[in-house]
Amino acid sequence: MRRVSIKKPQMTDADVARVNAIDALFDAIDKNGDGKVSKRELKAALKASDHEVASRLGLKRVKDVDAWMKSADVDGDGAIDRLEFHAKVERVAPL
Ligand SMILES: [Ca+2]
Ligand SMILES: [Ca+2]
Repeated sequence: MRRVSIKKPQMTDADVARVNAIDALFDAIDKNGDGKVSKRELKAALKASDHEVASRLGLKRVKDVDAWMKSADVDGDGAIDRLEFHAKVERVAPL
């Protein structure tokens, strides 16, 4: 699987830990490993984890998934890739 490097020179250890945590969350949600989180995968992850994934994504209710996906999907392909995921999670729910 292709890894996207988003490490920046000025990152602290805490930054690296946060990026790694978001990466791990992405990998956990991307069940089929295609490097994108689909709406189906996101909903399944939310269901499976009760409220844990939701709170880490800044999602209050499962029905907010559509709006969350829409705002995170920068290139509009209907799925959230790793960079889009990082950008969105950093914005809504800094760990
Ligand atoms: Ca996927
Ligand atoms: Ca996208």
